[in-house]
Amino acid sequence: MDHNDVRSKDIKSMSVSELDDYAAFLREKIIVVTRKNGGHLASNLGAVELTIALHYVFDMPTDKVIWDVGHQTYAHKFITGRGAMMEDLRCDGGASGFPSSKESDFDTFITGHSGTSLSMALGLARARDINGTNENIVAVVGDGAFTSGEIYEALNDLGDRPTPMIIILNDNKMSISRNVGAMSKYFNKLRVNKDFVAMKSNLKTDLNGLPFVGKPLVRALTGIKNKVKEGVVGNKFFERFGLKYYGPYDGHVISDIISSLELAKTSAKPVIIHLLTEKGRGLKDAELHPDAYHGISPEGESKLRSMSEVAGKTLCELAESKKIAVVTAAMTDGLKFNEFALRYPDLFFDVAIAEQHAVSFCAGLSKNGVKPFFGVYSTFLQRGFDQVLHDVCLNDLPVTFLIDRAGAVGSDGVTHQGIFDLSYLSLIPNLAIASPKDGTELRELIKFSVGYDHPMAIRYAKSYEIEFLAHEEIKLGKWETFIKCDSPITVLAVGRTNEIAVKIKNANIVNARFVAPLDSELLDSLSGTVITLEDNILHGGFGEEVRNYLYGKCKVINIGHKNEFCDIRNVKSAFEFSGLTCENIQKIVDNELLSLENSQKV
Ligand SMILES: Cc1ncc(C[n+]2csc(CCOP(=O)(O)OP(=O)(O)O)c2C)c(N)n1
Repeated sequence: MDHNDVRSKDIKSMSVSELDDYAAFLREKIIVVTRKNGGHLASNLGAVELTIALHYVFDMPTDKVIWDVGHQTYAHKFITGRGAMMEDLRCDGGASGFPSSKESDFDTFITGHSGTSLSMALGLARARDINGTNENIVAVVGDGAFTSGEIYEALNDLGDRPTPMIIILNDNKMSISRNVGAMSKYFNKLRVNKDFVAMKSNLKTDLNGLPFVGKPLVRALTGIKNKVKEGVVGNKFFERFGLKYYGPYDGHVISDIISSLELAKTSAKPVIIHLLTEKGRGLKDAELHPDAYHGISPEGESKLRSMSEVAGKTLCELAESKKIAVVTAAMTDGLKFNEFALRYPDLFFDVAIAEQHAVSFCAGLSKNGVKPFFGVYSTFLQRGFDQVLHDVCLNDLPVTFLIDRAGAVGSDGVTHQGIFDLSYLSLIPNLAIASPKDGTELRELIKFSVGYDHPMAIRYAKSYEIEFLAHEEIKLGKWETFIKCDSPITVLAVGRTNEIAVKIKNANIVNARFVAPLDSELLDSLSGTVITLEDNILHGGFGEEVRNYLYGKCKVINIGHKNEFCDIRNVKSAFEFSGLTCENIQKIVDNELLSLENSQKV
């Protein structure tokens, strides 16, 4: 059978050597498509055998598999009939880089954020029991995701009322960078379990002589279950949560994974299967540098100027003279904090995938006299909302949030859009919110925040194109007018929308570098028509605040993203869709000028 035509049901009748060949085929496909379109190469290469084994053992989509984060589902997408869509992976119209129940019934949830799988699986399992049905529920979760607090909330609940479900711990020792924390150390200890080594070699010998064709494989596996059971060792930690622990097993030996899953399927108790996998498996460079290959850009992608690099460098400069600390929740690479981490290890804290903890931790640092900078992607700060509000802002603590990947993010799509932060942060009293127009302004804002004794958020996109010539001194709540002309139209632009604004003719152009507090003096001086631009949803955003302020005084036109989940996977297209283009805004300005002229004539 042509490997391109293989579907979930076909896998069940394949022999072990056919499954291995198919794994090699999928690996090649993943490498080719990811090189072309970018994506999570290393994580996907590590999950190929696991994915095949899951489709062998379970009857999806009746049986439900929940992939934590979901960035490791490329093989699953090929197996579930999305080969053609995968050619356009992460592009508009192609397959999403994450599970999407809109794409396929085989994807249970739309996901992209870490640590949610166990809670979702437990909900599915308890609903199954209420419904009186008997589908299997499986959560696939990485050792990185196992640092998320929500995992322990789910385990705590599961332990209280054990509910049959299968957790697969996909342990490759890596988060995006090397995994950190006590749990990661604990998994390392389990890795050297001697039972695993014994089982692996026994299994290999036994399996070599067996006729692995289709269902006979299952019978053969039943025959060697006792061997598998050798790998089923007691584990006090997981037993306390009501779980049976199986493993650790080699996560690249399909037959081992299948037999452990078959065994878990028969368990009346919840089970955790510990699989040891290698991130980047099968591609030498990715095996050697799994962090660099976690997420790769498409070949030949143009390199824009990096805001993240400016942030990382500025923090290094500051550490020379100020008592600061830099905190990340497992995003050192993306935030470009690597240099800081190397030069100032005592001032650097990677707290693992724990955004809520990171925010409260910063509250503690600042209360005790150290100035914390929490670098975080806009989309991941969403889960720390209450900690920002309650722990930092209510206590009026001088924590600075460096909110990277704000606005439309491009190919990661709907799960990662950073288009909500201005709305949810603007709700919070006591929080200054700024958005720089370029790298120089980002540097100046970071430095400003050191002398500002209250909470402050600085939000910026991953990259920028224009380095502006003029940079007025930063003052709290003060905007910067960089084009002043004799026009009744004023454009107020936030962050990278200044790159559009600066090309608009016949209007005053203002860089609204603070979204909170607003520049009331400047707003009070305005008349005529005001146009606001923001790379955020309109609902609760900057424009709405301005409109409320100028109510009854000026005509206000707000331009930003619609209040909907935006799955546009290209920043330029997202901007076009929302009318954030020079052409559209110039048209609005020209029309406004015309109608003002006409009204004066009348
Ligand atoms: C809440 C949240 N914070 C950060 C991220 C960014 N992120 C994506 S994958 C990943 C590492 C996940 O590691 P692991 O679960 O072990 O999966 P692996 O890539 O190793 O297969 C991180 C930190 C995220 N998706 N969600």
